[in-house]
Amino acid sequence: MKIFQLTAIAAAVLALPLEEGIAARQTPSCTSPKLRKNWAAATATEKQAYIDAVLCLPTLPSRLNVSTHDNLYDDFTYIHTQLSTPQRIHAEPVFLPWHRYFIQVYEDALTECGYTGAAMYWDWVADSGAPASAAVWDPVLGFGGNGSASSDNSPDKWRVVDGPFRDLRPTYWSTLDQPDPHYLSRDFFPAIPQAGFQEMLGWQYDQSVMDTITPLTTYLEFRIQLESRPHAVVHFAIGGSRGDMGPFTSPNDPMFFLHHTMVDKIWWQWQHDDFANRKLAYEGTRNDGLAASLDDLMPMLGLADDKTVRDYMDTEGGPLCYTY
Ligand SMILES: *[C@@H]1O[C@H](CO)[C@@H](O)[C@H](O)[C@H]1NC(C)=O
Ligand SMILES: *[C@@H]1O[C@H](CO)[C@@H](O)[C@H](O)[C@H]1NC(C)=O
Ligand SMILES: [Cu+2]
Repeated sequence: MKIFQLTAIAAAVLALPLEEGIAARQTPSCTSPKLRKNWAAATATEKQAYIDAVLCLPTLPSRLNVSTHDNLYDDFTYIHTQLSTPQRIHAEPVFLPWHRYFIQVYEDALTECGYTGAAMYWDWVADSGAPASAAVWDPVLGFGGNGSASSDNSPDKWRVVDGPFRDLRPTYWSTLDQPDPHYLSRDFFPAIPQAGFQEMLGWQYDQSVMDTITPLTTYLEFRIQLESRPHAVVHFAIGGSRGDMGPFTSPNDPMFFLHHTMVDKIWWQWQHDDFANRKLAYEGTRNDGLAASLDDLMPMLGLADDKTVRDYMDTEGGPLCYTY
């Protein structure tokens, strides 16, 4: 009897951590997902709260141990640039989940700054007919607009002279080798009527382009087309050669996160078009030549913990809890 009891207790004790472990992994903790909104559809109060939180990031301490900057705003640019030289987060399968994770780390940082909403996106497909007039560039409740040659910025950078971010001073430009503090810059690709080029290359990310990408059925093809076409074109359309959105230091421009949240939304929609088959659809060859795996760790270099791709495939499970 005693032996039986002891055995039963021992078995119960042994079973406990195991079951707790399974429960921790399986419990759906995401009961009320945050809704990520289109900037153009957000209220003035929501927009102002978002802008205020972005402006607070340079006042928070860096989480990295580098001598060239000391604030959280520059951390995002630093990490993104460091992981792009050599390339570990673009032009390979991890592009989509890594940027999904990066946006979440950014949203969490905005939350530290008192923001209670979710990340927001710029719907550049909807605005592709007149991208330069989009609500996101509003000088009051937006990100300011195109840059212009300015005597108080280096000549190779066109300063954004309107909007709430006109006094931002990102530390890096294009490289981490040498700090290059400058005002936030943009270089909207101009219209070239003779060539039939509309402003900001809008025809390269309009609905007809998306209609050639979203029907693709493999993650391999879908990721390549989404990354190399509209994602890349929008970076260039905003950043050109004299703006922050061009080089790998692009998280300097707060618009980076609205652009990438749109990219994430397109991936999310693609996953949800056939969620049973696409929730964990992930494949391709990594830049180091190995086959990509859901167990690959996504590096965050101290800005946040490294996490597996698998943890970031479902936006309403694991560490994520949002929807569109
Ligand atoms: C930060 O960097 C300095 C200089 O390289 C080093 O001495 C120090 O140990 C580092 N601290 C941490 C917490 O890594
Ligand atoms: C952006 O500003 C630059 C510099 O003033 C100008 O050359 C370019 O045409 C502008 N782009 C658009 C789309 O207005
Ligand atoms: Cu990137």
